[in-house]
Amino acid sequence: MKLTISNLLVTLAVVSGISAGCNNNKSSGNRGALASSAAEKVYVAPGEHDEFYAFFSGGYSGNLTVYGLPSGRMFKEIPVFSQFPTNGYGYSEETKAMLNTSHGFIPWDDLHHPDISQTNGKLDGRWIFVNGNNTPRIARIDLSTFETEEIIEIPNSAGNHSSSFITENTEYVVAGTRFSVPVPQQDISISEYKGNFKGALSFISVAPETGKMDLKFQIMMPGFDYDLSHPGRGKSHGWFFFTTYNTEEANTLLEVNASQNDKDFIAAINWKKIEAYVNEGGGTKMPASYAHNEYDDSTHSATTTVKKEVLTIDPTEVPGAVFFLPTPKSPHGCDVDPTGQYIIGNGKLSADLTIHSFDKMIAAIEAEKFDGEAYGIPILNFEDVLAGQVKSGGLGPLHTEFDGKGNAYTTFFISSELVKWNVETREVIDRQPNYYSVGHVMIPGGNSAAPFGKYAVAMNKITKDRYLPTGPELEHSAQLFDISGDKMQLLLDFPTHGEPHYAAGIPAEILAPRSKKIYKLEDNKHEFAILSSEDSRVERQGNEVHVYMSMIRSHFTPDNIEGIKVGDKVYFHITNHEQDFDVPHGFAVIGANNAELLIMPGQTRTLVWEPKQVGVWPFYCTDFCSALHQEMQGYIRVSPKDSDIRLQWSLGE
Ligand code: K7E
Ligand code: CUA
Repeated sequence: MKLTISNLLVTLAVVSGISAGCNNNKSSGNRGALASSAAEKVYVAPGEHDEFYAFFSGGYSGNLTVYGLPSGRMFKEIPVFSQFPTNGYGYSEETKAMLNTSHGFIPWDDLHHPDISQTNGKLDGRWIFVNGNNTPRIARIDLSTFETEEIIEIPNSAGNHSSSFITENTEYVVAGTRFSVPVPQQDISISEYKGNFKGALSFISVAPETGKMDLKFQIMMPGFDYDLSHPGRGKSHGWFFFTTYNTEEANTLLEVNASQNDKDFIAAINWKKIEAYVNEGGGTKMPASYAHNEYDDSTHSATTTVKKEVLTIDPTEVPGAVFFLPTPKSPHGCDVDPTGQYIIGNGKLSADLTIHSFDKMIAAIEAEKFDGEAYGIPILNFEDVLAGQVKSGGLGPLHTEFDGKGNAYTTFFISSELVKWNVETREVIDRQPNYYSVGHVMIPGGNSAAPFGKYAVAMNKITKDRYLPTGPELEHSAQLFDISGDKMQLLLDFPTHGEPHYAAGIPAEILAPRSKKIYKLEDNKHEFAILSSEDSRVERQGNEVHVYMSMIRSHFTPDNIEGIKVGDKVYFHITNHEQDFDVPHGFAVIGANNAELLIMPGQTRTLVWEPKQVGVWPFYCTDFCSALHQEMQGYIRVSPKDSDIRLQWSLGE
């Protein structure tokens, strides 16, 4: 069948109709003996630990969730781009700055692709990077504290989707724009899109010791949509590959108008060449305004710096740095195998997978065999760079991962299956259905030179009947496969939170020993910390009141406060004096229009409270911390605006 857009859309409708109609036809392949072998494989006995950590993007939750594999147990949700009432992230005075952008305080985003830092192409487990799509940002999470430590906004970008993938020594984390925009932004007619809008590909350097990010340069590409990306590795280290769609440069009805070209491109970027050009003073500095938010572990506080300049690169001014590889057809995933030889373009409107050869690409570039150009960027011949195709029979390929044993695993959204194939021979070895409509797949270490090919997790877009119904809105569903044998075996379904796109997995033995247990009180450099409860006090500065409070099982110091007035702005600066693992305390006060605080041992957090009503108001610890947790409470007296009640505080008097 020749795949035209219209018959593809019909096929899509039919296939999704079938899957919607499958509700009573559960995958019942794993019953009896088989089911018990699957159960054994995912059973992690009480008190025992999982073999892998898996970090799932939360999509529109804005956060990252942490699971164990093979059990599918969820350990934690790490707030990144969204305010998080569970621990006060984005509500506390210390963490609000993490969510600053050039558009102001933006307490939400759409998080798609986590990627773990690497050294020499291997996961090192120091940091995990994630992207915010909507208000373009890249975040770095420290994997000893599992806290977001840094967020950098990406200017000249929109729909920051081909992000956040890292190079094999974590030299750069890369962010590519999905939506091209006017650069600089300006008030022009949307119909002037073609030829005028630009697609920025941003390279953010990562400091080797601290992980600190800096937007080193942006390549100003033609106005296509840059969908996904992956770094070269091994022999192709120094290159980065981005899929494009909408090479038609349509600005309306893209489902039709951006599906006209038989082939779009994979953009191959020789970033080492551009880096050398930049280091020699190349590029054009352009005014910009973007936020760089950094969290300091010793002050327990975040600060924002607004950056005012970005270095832009015109790719036509760096000969030999940027090429286009024709790739059918509106490709989505852009995946590079562990050897760095093969670049796989998953044409989502195609039935076949396209595998490009890095060696052939280099040979074609050296021979200067070009098939025209686009905006001055040379286009290589499809046949010259093609290693081969996987004739899959599947429909709608999206993403590919690798097991490090020469096999690739590609998800097919429309035909809803995971297909295993041999990278060298491109023969299909196995295929397993997914319930339903799989997006990404994750193999721990998948984006590295050394994947851990034991499990694959399919992240499905549609849940339907897989769990007990929960009304119209369902969580998404992941499926765990054992991929250690020739055939994949479905082991487990488990729900995921938000909409996971990609995930990143890593052996627990790399990460668990790094995990921090407490913050040392003596290292606490927070300006409002008190290291001894003797220093607890309340200070008034005009209508601002600062409460220096400590907490330890099972009381606050002080727990009685008087002399507050309606119209005051009360800052509770609270230090948790515990120095034992897993003894957080919480803090909540009636009528606060933010959230509670959940404060870790040795940490200081601040909650602002603006009392509106006269009275005696309680506050309490929100985390059940000891047998006397319910006694961990206090009162704050609020008097009329003009009252002359003296400011006083006490404990046990
Ligand atoms: Cu959902 Cu990687 Cu954003 Cu494909 S993307 S599924
Ligand atoms: Cu402290 Cu409950």
